[in-house]
Amino acid sequence: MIDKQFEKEEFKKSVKENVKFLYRKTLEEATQEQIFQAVSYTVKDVIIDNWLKSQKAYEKQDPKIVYYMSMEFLMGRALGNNLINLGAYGEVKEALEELGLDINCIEDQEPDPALGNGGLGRLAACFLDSLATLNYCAYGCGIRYRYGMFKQEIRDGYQVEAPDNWLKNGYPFELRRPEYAKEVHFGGYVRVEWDPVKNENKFIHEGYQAVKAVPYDMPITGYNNDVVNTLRIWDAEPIVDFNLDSFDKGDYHNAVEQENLARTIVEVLYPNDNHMAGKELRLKQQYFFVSASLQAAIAKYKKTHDDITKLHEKVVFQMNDTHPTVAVAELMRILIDEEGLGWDQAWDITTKCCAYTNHTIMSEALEKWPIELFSRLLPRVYQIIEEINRRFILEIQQKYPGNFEKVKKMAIIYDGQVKMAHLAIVAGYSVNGVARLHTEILKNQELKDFYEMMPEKFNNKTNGITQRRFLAHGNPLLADWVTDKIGPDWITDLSQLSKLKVYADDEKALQEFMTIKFKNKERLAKYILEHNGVEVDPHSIFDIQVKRLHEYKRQLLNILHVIYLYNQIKAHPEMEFYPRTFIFGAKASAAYARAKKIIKLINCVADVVNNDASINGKLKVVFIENYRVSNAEIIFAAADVSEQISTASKEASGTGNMKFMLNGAPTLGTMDGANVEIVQEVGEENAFIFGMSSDQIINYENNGGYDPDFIYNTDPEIRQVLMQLINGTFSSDTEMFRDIYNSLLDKRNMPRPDQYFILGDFRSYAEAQKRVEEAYKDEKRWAKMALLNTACSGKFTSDRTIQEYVDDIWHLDKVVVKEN
Ligand code: GLG
Repeated sequence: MIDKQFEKEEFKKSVKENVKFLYRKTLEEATQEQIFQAVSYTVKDVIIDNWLKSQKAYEKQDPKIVYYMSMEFLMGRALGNNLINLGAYGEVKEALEELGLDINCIEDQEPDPALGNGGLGRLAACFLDSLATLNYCAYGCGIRYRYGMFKQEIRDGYQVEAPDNWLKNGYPFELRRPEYAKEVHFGGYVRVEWDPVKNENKFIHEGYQAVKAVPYDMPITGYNNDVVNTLRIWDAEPIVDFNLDSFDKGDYHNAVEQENLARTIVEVLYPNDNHMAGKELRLKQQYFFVSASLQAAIAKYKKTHDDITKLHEKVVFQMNDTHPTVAVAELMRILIDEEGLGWDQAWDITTKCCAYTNHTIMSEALEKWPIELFSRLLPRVYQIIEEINRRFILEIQQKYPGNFEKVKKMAIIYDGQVKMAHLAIVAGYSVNGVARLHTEILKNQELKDFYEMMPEKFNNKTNGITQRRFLAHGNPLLADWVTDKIGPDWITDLSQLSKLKVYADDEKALQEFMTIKFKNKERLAKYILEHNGVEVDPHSIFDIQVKRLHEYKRQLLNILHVIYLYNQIKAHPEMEFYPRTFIFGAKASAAYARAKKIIKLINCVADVVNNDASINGKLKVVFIENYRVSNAEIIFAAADVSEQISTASKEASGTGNMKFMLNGAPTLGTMDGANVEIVQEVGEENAFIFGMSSDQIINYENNGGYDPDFIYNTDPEIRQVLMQLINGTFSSDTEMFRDIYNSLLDKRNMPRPDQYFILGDFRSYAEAQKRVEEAYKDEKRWAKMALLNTACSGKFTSDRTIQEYVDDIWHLDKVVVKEN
């Protein structure tokens, strides 16, 4: 069903008008970028009407609202996604064609709003899509970074970071809302005053610096239901304009400082995935958006409700990792200092309103702030955390009398640090992991003590992804084929995909499926040629690993195996070998030297392998520059093999694994994160599983006994590969990859050499890769496997995940916006 506004003739007229009004140009004179803006404004017009309608419906129905608090929202481009959700993609595509325009080129003009690093930020974006589609009232709360995730350029094989100025031309899908601005305070001190009326102390925060938080709203459209929710991201502005006025008042210094604070606070996203750098500015960012979001949420609640003690009936704050967990203390502050409640009442409300999602067990990702920094920056909030801690320690002592180990391990403030995860667990009413295995590890290892003390809080919510972006938009050929076979219901009910199972032995269907895959491989090959200047053969196996560069994700294992294959082909030119293209895409955090070296290694290996005529093009290695949401959609659609090879126990869930599966690529992976559940859905025979289990890994970690040196000394093929890192095979500078070599073998490495068990899993990985080749050679068997991966991926929709959050944690009410 198409909205009337997208009647073709009217649409074309509106685009022409917009070009005229915005740029004083005719369509013929306008640039593609200007046309993109014009088209977006036309689409936004429709969205605005639905946005207003949703607002009205919410006002009338007064549903409970979830505020999804996240430092990151990796939205990706909005135009195409909005058109899909409005059910207007086809119409608009045709209308543009009639104007002589290609919708893909227009979409390509949109900057990729990359206000996130990787999985955690993209998950938040998928969740917003599902919340709107499932008719729930939700706000995303975050930061409007002026610069998002950096743009990656590869120069001479090295990653070079360039700023991502996504707001350069103005972003058509945002709306500035100055009327909802809030003040946020930093620094200063707390003065205590006796309140004789209430007979208690009052705490007054003074001498602070203030920043004005100004929200920008982005519409989040639901699929074909007229629902438009809001992603509210905050910009920072100085409270008073820095002008001569303040100079006259002798306030010059303060005016400069406030101006600086406002300018720096939202300047840039920290490009760290699964890693905490501990920078003061980061804590400022966290408090900034958390305080503004809570103030806005409470103001909104109070507009239509007068009993603040019932806040939890209408509001829930979901904290996406520990990044926004200062929220629990800020909520206490607002309830006590501004709403005038007593501690117990405020605590009761807070602990019914806040819930926490854990996304990782990587210790370097756990946020801990030095007391000195924290209390200086947020003196009143720190005071409140001290009191929460004091009371919690009393509880521990009551439950475990005399057990000081427990206090030491569980206290929120200990050893000069504020532990944000502990704060979140103590104050939150729900603590969830993001895949079954991950949640079990939390309960039995990382958060064992907390689980023992408060088991009722712990639960699992296996991640998911939105099929609207990663199938309907990203893979239109397959999307149409699926609709052709089983109807369109999969778009909002992905479990329908299981109906495709009947085609698993249908030769015609399998052929169609593989023809689509081939066309998608051609599309990717074209992209690679245009963007990387490398020619790849779409007949070869596309083996793809795209994700952030991190040692635990083991891109190193992948590239070492490529070297191993290269050696094999060189040593046995007559050997039968199915042509393979190994495709990588990954950004390394700007300060993560070893990760950047691994990128350089991949590119050096690519140089040698791709230019060695003696191997007859049997092997190709490609590093796709600037991997991001927009090219991800093309990449997933074209994959034959999905590389999910993290050290077992380290990847909390993964979500790329689900996007590959949905697009018909079997998983080559370890039993880690959500891979475990993927294998359960699709069957072990339709995946390629290898490597040590998480139990084995954890056992080695706790008890020692892992010896990469032994492997090096007893496996000559592995030794050869490692020697090639330092003997000039891939770089004339033999020191170039010394650090990587040492990371695997040097006993001085902490906590141990080869921390991520690359050598330990190498043989098993190589053997699994062999199985991939065998399976691929059997065309029919492969086609069946690929199809079954799509058919069994229904569980991994974020619609399912969100419904579980709603049922078990949030308890939201469904809203109706579209009248039937
Ligand atoms: C984390 C984890 C991923 C997880 C994602 C979303 O590392 O395994 O899939 O969050 O829960 N920091 C992340 O990206």
